[in-house]
Amino acid sequence: MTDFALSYGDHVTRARRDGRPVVALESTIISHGLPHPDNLRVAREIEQTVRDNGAVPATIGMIGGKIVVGLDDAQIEHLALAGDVAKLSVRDLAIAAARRADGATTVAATSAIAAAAGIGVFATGGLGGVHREANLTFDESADLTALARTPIVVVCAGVKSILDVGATLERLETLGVSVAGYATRRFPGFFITDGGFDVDWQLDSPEQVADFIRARRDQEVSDGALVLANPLPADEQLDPALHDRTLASGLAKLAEEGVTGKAVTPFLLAHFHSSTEGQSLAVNVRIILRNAALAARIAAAENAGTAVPVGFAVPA
Ligand code: PSU
Ligand code: MN
Repeated sequence: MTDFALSYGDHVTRARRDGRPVVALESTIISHGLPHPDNLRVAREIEQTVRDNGAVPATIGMIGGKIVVGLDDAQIEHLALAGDVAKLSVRDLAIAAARRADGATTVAATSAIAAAAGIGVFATGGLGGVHREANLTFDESADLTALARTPIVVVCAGVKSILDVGATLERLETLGVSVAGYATRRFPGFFITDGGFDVDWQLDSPEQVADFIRARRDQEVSDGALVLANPLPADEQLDPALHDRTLASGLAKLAEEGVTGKAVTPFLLAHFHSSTEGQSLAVNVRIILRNAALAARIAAAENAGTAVPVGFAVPA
């Protein structure tokens, strides 16, 4: 009989044994969010950035029906380059396991798995959220409801500007998800620095975010996530005029081709990457690497205040 319990990559098992900080990473951005073959290179760069900033990366995905916390390089390569990788939200995990599928996990699924594995910090690009015209389509990412019940810090550049940013912020409030800007009170729009909305709170350092984690744990009141919005510096964003044009043509093409459901986000991202001739891709990669670096520094700060399990030494 198959054991469907979470499995751990060797590097993650070692890190946990030694009490070292770990950062969770998702695999949907690799398999569905970035074009081949750049996606494999970027997946490796994300992991290296986490290491360079003092933490151990745990890229999460499903291989042959097993959830793996800490995919190895060959497994990452497989999810990046195989054509038939499923996009897995939380509700898909057990079905995909029953079918012994290979799958990439979204923000929703990655957060839930990371929290179940005892990992408190997760880096991604941008969250899913409320789609434009969701009043007609009901298309709202399961990322939002998953974060409402998952105690994790998600470092992201806000929500993709392809979504309804204001409606997404309203839903995060309703759902009880904590939201703070990193060194800013403006909520970013992923490719663009300023998504057009204020947030109520700002956190200014990895240590302050680590205190959020401790406070939530000590208070034992909320099990919700913190969305930590880390904007790109304005001089690194996608040109806002180019952004608006590309978004308009992408939304028109979406309607023309009748794309719906979980294909919407990958479709729009691919449209951006092809019609900006690599500009949006470069921006997307910058976003992810900056978030990975910050997440690693938060995990390290949180870990610095946590006793190492008795009997284990932290390697030099
Ligand atoms: N952000 C990106 N690229 C992506 C995604 C987010 O920069 O590919 C993925 C994440 O995995 C997120 C998912 O959880 O898109 C949301 O998909 P949907 O809108 O179908 O819930
Ligand atoms: Mn959707």
